[in-house]
Amino acid sequence: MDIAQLAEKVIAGDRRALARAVTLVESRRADHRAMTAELMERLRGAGREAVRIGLSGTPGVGKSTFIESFGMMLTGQGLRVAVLAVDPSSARSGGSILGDKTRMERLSRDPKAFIRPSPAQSQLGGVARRSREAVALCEAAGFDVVLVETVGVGQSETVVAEMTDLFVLLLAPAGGDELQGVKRGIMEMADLILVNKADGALRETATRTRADYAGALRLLRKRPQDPEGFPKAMTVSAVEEAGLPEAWETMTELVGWRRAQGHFARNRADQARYWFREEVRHVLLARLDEPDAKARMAALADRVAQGEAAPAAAAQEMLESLGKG
Ligand SMILES: Nc1nc2c(ncn2[C@@H]2O[C@H](COP(=O)(O)OP(=O)(O)O)[C@@H](O)[C@H]2O)c(=O)[nH]1
Ligand SMILES: [Mg+2]
Repeated sequence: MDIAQLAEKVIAGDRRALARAVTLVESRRADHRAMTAELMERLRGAGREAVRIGLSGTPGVGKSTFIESFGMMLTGQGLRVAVLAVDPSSARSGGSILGDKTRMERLSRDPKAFIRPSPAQSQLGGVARRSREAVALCEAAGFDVVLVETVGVGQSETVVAEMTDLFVLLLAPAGGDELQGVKRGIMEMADLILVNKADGALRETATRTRADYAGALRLLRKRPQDPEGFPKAMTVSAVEEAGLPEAWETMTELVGWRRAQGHFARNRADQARYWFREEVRHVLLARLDEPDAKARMAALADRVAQGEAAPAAAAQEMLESLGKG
């Protein structure tokens, strides 16, 4: 595979090349990892910047329906929209998005949209690193908005927040006690809470739920990356396509402010730092898992156990051997 050519095609917005590039970054083969590194390095200077939006919510809250409606609204405004997923459980289900493609029928046919299910892998760390690279690929390919969906299962929100500029929490209308169901850590991550299903019989409950969450948000510690009035809570109806332009306006207002104040760039820089460290950690651990290393490890452990070497010295020897590998 010619990586230079692939990079050029991705930058030119060639969808098939983009799909191939995403497949490459999702691969776990060592030679593919090396090619991915070269590809990402070539795309780094593409000079494009999308708005990266993380979207989280428990199953059934309406994520797929929302992405379809919101995505169609954005493409209707002439914007190009990519949709990715981080779903650590996707090994079984085949990806949260893929399973739901029927709910995104219009968007998946829209030439201005690109939808990619989560790679089939059970480890959150692996899924996350690859998704992060897929986000960067979509950005380099000229997408204006990259939506990263995740099911609210705790840890996955944290990694999605590490690869996006904006974190949106989608909630369902609910009674007061259920407000407790949202973990404080997730609340603290949210830039925007959208209470979905504000239609029909649920409209009033949604309005009340919104007010409850707006109150809860006000009680949280003020963050430097927020202008006055943020984080916000709003109501939407994905089915009736209500409140979506307002939600987008709110997002662009926030991103605009963060850009002007330097928070946007600083956040991206911090994220780059984070993923660099993650990559180093991951590769080191992966090396420990190689058969040769495992054998050396076992042999050294035996020597330590028999008192023939001190643990620290044996560890040193082990790590030095990894460095040479
Ligand atoms: N009344 C109403 N129902 C909705 C809305 N959005 C989604 N739903 C319904 O909620 C259910 C779950 O939606 P889905 O998009 O699959 O949720 P996901 O699991 O978060 O992706 C489906 O039956 C949808 O039709 C909405 O805005 N209003
Ligand atoms: Mg869904």
